[in-house]
Amino acid sequence: MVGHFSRRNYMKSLSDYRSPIAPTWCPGCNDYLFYAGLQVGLAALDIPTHKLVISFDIGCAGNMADFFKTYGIHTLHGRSVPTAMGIKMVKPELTVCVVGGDGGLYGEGLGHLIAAARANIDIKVFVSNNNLYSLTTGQTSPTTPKGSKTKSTPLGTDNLPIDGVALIKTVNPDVFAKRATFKNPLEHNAIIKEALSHQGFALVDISQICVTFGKQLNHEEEVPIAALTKNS
Ligand SMILES: Cc1ncc(C[n+]2csc(CCOP(=O)(O)OP(=O)(O)O)c2C)c(N)n1
Ligand code: SF4
Ligand SMILES: [Mg+2]
Repeated sequence: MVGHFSRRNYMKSLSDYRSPIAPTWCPGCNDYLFYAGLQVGLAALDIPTHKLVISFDIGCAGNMADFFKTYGIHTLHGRSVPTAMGIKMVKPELTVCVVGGDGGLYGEGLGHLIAAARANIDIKVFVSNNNLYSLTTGQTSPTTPKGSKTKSTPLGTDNLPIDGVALIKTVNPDVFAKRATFKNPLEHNAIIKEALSHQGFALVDISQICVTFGKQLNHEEEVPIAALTKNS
């Protein structure tokens, strides 16, 4: 696998996708791997920046808008998916991606995400899922594990987290939906590349830990809603 991604095989250089602005994420933020994984996948598939559009959501992940060199829009929180759908409709020849967080895509923008998956719109949605609203300093999000103490739930959240991959597969079993994790960088990059090369709607849920606001989350006791419904 490492040889497959080796630099000499790339027709594009990773630096082709980097703006002159250095990332401002916290030291150790998993978004650095996400940023690198996207570059590796795009370069391996030889997707040039002039045939790529990224619709960025709002948040720490969405701030990648400043660090990526391509056509793109830094949209409103939760509105990156309908923006991408519109771009794909008028320019079907382009590779159209979405980059955002669990808050924007599974919270404010969930209805749009479901609509895009149901219609199998050919966009690639990458969710930096750190289980928190991190840019705003760590409030509970739709994927925060139950019982976790956060800025907005100091006594622990009561709600069960949603499982984005299971949810999207439920609304349309034919689309691409996979989970990647920072804990396995090679697989993480391979899944991003697989999504980029998929024809049709693709979602990658990138499991992360926000090293600044999320180390106390109850990851051990996580019971996603989808896991419960499977047995009922
Ligand atoms: C409609 C709207 N609601 C709330 C906000 C404030 N806001 C900005 S970033 C953010 C949190 C983003 O969380 P997430 O989407 O998970 O991205 P992360 O920062 O965790 O990468 C919030 C609540 C906003 N900009 N717009
Ligand atoms: S607050 Fe969390 S998600 Fe945001 S840059 Fe820092 S570590 Fe990354
Ligand atoms: Mg988040």
